[in-house]
Amino acid sequence: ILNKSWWNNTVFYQVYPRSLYDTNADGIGDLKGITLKLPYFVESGINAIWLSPIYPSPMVDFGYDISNFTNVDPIFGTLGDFKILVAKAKKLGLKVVLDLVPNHTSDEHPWFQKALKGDEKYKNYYMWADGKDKDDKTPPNNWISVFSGSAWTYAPSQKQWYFHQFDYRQPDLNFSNPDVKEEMQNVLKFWLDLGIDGYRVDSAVFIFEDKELRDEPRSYAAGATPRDYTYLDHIYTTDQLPTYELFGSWRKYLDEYADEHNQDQKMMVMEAYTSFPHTMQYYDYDVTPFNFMFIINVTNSSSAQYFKQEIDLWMNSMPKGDIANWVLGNHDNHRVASRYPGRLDQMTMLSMILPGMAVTYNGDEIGMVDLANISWADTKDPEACNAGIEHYAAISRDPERTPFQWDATKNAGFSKANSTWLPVNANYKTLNLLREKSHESHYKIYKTLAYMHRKEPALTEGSYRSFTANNGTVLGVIRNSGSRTVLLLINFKDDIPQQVDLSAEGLPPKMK
Ligand code: ISL
Ligand code: CA
Repeated sequence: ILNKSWWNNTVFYQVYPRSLYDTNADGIGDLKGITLKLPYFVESGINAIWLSPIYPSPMVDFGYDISNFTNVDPIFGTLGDFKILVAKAKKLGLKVVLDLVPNHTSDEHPWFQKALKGDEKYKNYYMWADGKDKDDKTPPNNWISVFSGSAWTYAPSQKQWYFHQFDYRQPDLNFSNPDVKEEMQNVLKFWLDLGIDGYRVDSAVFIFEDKELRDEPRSYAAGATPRDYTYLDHIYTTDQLPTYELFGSWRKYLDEYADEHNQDQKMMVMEAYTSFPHTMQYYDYDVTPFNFMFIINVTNSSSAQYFKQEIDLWMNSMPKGDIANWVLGNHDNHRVASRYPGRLDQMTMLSMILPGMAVTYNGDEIGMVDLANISWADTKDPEACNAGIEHYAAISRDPERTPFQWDATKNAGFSKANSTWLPVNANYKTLNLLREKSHESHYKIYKTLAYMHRKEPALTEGSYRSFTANNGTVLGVIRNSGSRTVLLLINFKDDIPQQVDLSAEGLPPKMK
């Protein structure tokens, strides 16, 4: 392996392909659009990008329902377009990471189509069970789908039920079947052979389930109805031991691949929303979990003390010498500028000044906000659609998926189409990249910090320490390497200016 763990000090940027840039005026972003914008990423200080799924898909879950793991959906372009993207990215020194969605396929995948016809080989690629009362009314057990309602759907052709952690059009693969493991390893290899630098692994906690199909216990979630995912504790459908072992084997496979081909190490980062101990368990298998603390644990109303406690917990719990990462947003959660109103720059600074890898969701660097009032008729997210007209607004992930706001022209410069797949946020006339390049802006702060994150020795190799000051009003982070020190002070009462005495932190009274 040439460069082990290149993702240390990296600015890792998630591209949601549908919403970045549309080159063929169909209202949906595409690969050519991403390729055109590669120089923008580089000039912003980004050095690695991750693309949400680009594979053939009926787009029920916008690409997270895959009907062919080894091709590109025509909406996004062709394999040829992808090869060009990778080649251009390489020239610019940008790493390219793809989304791997191993847990499930689309119901339109040929494997599932064959399964539905009773082909035994392919039926065993998925998870089937008899109903409790051997009828078509009572599912095998009480398991609930993340997108609400039973996680089992009856297939009349088989007189059996199949399991799906998500939508019924996303049947779960059966990883107890060695053929499925082999298929997925071939998928890993396919894209590595095209020169990619690693994977973000989707839905990591959901791969294996309890073999005995035991009923989940009732949770203590207040106000949950029996259809809600939060109605149950998911001890039998998440975080199973074989899941960790499988990922450990993929980590080894990626390392061997890099070794054999004399390439930089391949990234593998897991999307795992789970308890802290289960999150840390990935490290036991040499696997990196995303750190979602600024999305899940810590919120806009958290105290400086709580920020410090959570940050220190992560730093002290992960294996010594390993690489931390700090995720501010993604396509499943409300935008960081909306979750931390008025505090986006503080959060940007925090993610860039803490050690490790900073993770940005496209658009957050210019401070895009949620498009709050998308109508029921315009709603696309299947999770929101399943929730129904009464509840969709509270659940929908569409608000954070709207088109990138490049400039003040039609559709924010995203597309020449008459309508775009999701509406463009009307604030684009004033909130757009072009304008932010010529004003004091979130983008300028982001760009400055991104460069520091990668080049400033105090940040790339410095020690780390956190503290609170002024009775818990201020959060401080100190990074130091030799004669260089970076100090971050965040005022949690930003309406009242604070003066901080730093002598207790061993810092000189006057710092440059
Ligand atoms: O979003 C979540 C918590 O904020 C999770 O419940 C999330 O739905 C889950 O971790 C899986 O997410 C991934 O797989 C889904 C897809 O809809 C999401 O967009 C993707 O990120 C199903 O493939
Ligand atoms: Ca599964």
